[in-house]
Amino acid sequence: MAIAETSTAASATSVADFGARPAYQGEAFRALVEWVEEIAALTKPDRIHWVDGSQAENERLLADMVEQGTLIKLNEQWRPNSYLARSDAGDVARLESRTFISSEKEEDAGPTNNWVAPATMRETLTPLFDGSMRGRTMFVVPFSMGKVGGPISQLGVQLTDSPYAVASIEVMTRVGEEVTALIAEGSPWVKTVHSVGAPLADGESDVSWPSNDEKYIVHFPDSLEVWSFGSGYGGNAILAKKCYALRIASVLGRDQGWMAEHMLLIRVISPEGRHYHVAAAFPSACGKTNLAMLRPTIPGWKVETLGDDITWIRPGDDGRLYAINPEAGFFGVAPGTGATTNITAVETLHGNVLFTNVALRDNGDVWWEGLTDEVPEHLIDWQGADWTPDSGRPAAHPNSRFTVSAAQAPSISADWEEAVPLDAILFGGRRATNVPLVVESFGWEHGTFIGATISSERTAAAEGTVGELRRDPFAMMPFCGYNMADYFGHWIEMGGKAERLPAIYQVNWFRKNDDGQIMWPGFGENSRVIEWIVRRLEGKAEAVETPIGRIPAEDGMDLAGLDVPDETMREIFSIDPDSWLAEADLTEEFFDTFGDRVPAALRRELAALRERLQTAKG
Ligand code: GTP
Ligand code: SPV
Ligand code: MN
Repeated sequence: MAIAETSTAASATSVADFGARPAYQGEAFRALVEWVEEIAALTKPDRIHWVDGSQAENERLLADMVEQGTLIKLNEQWRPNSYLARSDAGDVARLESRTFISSEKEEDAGPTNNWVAPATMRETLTPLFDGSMRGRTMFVVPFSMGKVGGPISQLGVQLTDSPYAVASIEVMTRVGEEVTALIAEGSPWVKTVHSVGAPLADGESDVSWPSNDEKYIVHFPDSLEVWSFGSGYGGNAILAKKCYALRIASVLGRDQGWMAEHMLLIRVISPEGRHYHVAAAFPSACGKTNLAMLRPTIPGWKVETLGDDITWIRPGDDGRLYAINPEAGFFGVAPGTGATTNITAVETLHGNVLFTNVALRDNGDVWWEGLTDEVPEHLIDWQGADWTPDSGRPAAHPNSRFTVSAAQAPSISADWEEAVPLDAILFGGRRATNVPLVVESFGWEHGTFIGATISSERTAAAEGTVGELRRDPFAMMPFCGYNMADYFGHWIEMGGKAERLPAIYQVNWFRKNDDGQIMWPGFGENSRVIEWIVRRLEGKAEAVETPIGRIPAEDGMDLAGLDVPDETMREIFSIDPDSWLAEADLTEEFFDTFGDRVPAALRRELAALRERLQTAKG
């Protein structure tokens, strides 16, 4: 189908056509237009802007936001084509307490999700969205998760009154006319609606970060819709990300035989030049971006980045599981990202970045805790206030983020948009105690059990008490769009859909000694763990069996040149049967919250674990 003359990139700069509706014919496009009109009739925006994804359009949106005060343009000399946004102090992270799965049946949402019946939820949402876009522009943003037209890709449209969200979606997904063209041809797509919930009365001037104290992030898995109200931040506003690519996609995956996971995706290249593809699920702010951009400290090894947050997995024709990163950018945690921890990220951020809630330097560049060893003498903090090293508060918000195109990472694979066969899956989290540096599972069902029993200390990526230990199975607790026990069952079932399954490992970079210090140096040194895993896949590394899985044999892991005493290494790998038995009791309690929906295979794994631990105790 031809794209209308008036909506090509070349003419999008002309004032009259800016944001004009593309002129497709046919039923599929009419359905999109009707939905846009229906939402506009409800939300009553002043204008509707159809986003074409052109560079000219993007530049104008950014310039408008600078003029409006939403964005601060950074100094071109230090950070070309980059911007800083400061959010409202009440809108700084995902809100799990305000996130809902409105499935028809309560048991389909399960005990780990907030559930409200769809009809009741719509009664709540309709008045909130009624007139919520008054005084604003409603943007129509067609996006593709995965490359446009790719075999594993999925389409969606976000309607939003936040230009900041539009600019973010343009980095995080593929936005533009090619997507609208596919929708007009009849490709299926998902409806997502977003309003910051801050209508403007006639002549009322806007604030720099409009939002609403009342917030709702709602998923309707039965009709495949997302409705988000009141927040402009991250996963609350970039609906393609957690809402679609994880919560809605997990439902699609359950129904269609594939998987949507909170995983990074990398290619590990051995000194012999062999390629291995590894996906890893860690909870929010637990090191996915870091591992995705790993620069090995051991000679001869190389890691290429494919994705840092979300992985979609499908069985291929050859009996293997294939994975893609559905996103096109990184929405990464800024604090803790520096030359020694993640030099690749620092290089990726050289320009073309949208920063949110980091600190502003006096020279017009940005700063955050951990970017440099020396702390600037003066900054403007994330809330716009003067800051000095003795202010006694962080200059950047702990969940401050960068939004940057994936293609810009120096570590990105040349073929990063293609599906890759998975060799290994890692599960991790922040565990001060109990969990060794690396453990190899006995197989798919045991690996699924490990994923289902992941706990991690809370981070600033969502509301709640930082540091508190909580269950986060598969790092998907906040992101599973259906009953988590059914999701466990789906994992078990997927094990039967491939002949050559990836090996599953548990890792923990965060184990602490009695003084409360993290024992493992982490970051680039994590390559030693990756090396051991790859050598295991090749049948070349030694392991010893323990009750919880296989760990490296003494001298099984390459520790050459590493400054960690043997004593500490032993502590990092120590397994205390009593603490593990206590954890097994907690796991049973956790499983019991799902009643009889927990798959029998996982109950069997729990019983077998207890038996092995008892035997080890003697
Ligand atoms: P989301 O984007 O929220 O899903 O999280 P993520 O898992 O991508 O988080 P990210 O990689 O940005 O993690 C950020 C935090 O983890 C920073 O505070 C890092 O310093 C810390 N971190 C990452 N890798 C390591 C490691 O190997 N060791 C230690 N001690 N900390 C790490
Ligand atoms: C996470 O919290 O896991 C994130 C950030 O990746 S957000 O997109 O805000 O959910
Ligand atoms: Mn994440």
